[in-house]
Amino acid sequence: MNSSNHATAATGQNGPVPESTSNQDDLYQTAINRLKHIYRKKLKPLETNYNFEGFHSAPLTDMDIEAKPMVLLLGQYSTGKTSFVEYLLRSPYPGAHIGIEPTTDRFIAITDGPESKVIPGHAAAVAGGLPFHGLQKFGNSFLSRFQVSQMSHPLLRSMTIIDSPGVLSGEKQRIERGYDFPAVIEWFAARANLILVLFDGHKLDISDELKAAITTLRGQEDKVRIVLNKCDQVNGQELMRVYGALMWSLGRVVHSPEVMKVYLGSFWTNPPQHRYEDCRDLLEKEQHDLLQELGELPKTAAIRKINEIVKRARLARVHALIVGHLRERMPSMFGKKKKQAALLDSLPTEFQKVQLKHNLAPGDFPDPSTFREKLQLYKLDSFNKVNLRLIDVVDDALARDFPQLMGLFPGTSSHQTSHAFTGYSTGGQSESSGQPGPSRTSTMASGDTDPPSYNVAVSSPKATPHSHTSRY
Ligand SMILES: Nc1nc2c(ncn2[C@@H]2O[C@H](COP(=O)(O)OP(=O)(O)O)[C@@H](O)[C@H]2O)c(=O)[nH]1
Ligand SMILES: [Mg+2]
Repeated sequence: MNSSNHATAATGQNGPVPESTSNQDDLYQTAINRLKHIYRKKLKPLETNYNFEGFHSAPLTDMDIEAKPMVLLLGQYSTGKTSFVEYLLRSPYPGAHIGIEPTTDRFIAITDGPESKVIPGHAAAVAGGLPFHGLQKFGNSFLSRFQVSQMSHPLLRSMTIIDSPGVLSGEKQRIERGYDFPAVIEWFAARANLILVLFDGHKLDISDELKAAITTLRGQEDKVRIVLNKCDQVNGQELMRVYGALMWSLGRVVHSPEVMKVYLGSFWTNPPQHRYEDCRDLLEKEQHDLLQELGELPKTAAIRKINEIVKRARLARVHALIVGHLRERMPSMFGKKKKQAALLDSLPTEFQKVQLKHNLAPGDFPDPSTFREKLQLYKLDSFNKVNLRLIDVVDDALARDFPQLMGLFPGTSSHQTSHAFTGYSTGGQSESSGQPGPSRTSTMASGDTDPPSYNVAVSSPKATPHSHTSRY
């Protein structure tokens, strides 16, 4: 044992997170600004014209698109969550408490701001410019245990970090909390781009509440990284055993723990003199990899956002064509009620007609029964007829604007054509899994909203422009 620091990563302005972050920050801003513009000018008009909101989700605001990537920290108390944030920032955030006892008793969003200050939960949840309005539904007892800690830091310009109260064992603490802890975790997890679940390598413990919290992460495994922290406290042999025990315990909570990446490390700013050194190389490499992943977050977050909006554009286009088609099938004078009922009964057939007529990917269609339920609330003849101009604008975005936007991230390019974006079927074959978007196997039966994958295809901007114009 000696006193050298495991955490020897070179520290720049951003702290130990690689410097490339600042370039990526610019790239992220450029991509997000362009994305906002494309959405507002090209996609939103189609959504509002066909009441996309009533069937899928409300139009996105600039703030929805701008929201910075979020990193959520979870774990039992005293696993080193707050120390981890301090390590990343190279200084404590306003209102941070570190200690061996349960210290952080609240959810803290650490965000960038010109001055260091703490904004209490109630104020933070109504403040314009902060993406926390949705937290109001958890009530007063939660909001009094929520705060925003603002400080000026290069790293926070490209991400917001959420520190959480330690998960406690015992029914008593759970009742004292006074709010639905797993539901709050679920809220943050759904918005987070990366979820780090910390464990203490020296004192491995998974309480029932932590299990419940991990269970709420189901379906988001692609964002979860396990951090076995405080590895400086164990020697190589113990580390191997602890690692095995951790995987075994996780296997009892998560169905497929092998899909969760595990990082080993020791993340704190002022390590003491005594620490085990036999795994030092391994730990340094692991720490480096985790920091690298954090550094790439702006890029992966921008790609994820583009992906989501591409998926949304394809959904909105299909939605407009279905609704417009149904509207056109309605009689102008008599028998409207009867016709509406008949159309609703034969939705799968009507979907198929739209799909064939416009040469669309079956996987972009919503689930007919869910769609029918929503449609029942409207009079079909109150919808607008198909407006080819609006559809063409969205097609243009899919064929040109989004691929151009993806061109900002050269590393992600692939040989695929812009079919990946446009979603039009390729001759005779039903293209049901075009990236971006979730892969689909069933025909017109899937209305799912899986998180889109990172693996976005990029096409040359000039590829396949408006190949569909002959459709009409
Ligand atoms: N040995 C060791 N101790 C750590 C490490 N990180 C944090 N600690 C200590 O663990 C205790 C709990 O840390 P804290 O950050 O408050 O944990 P939190 O409750 O998860 O936020 C403090 O005494 C820290 O000094 C680490 O990497 N190694
Ligand atoms: Mg803490």
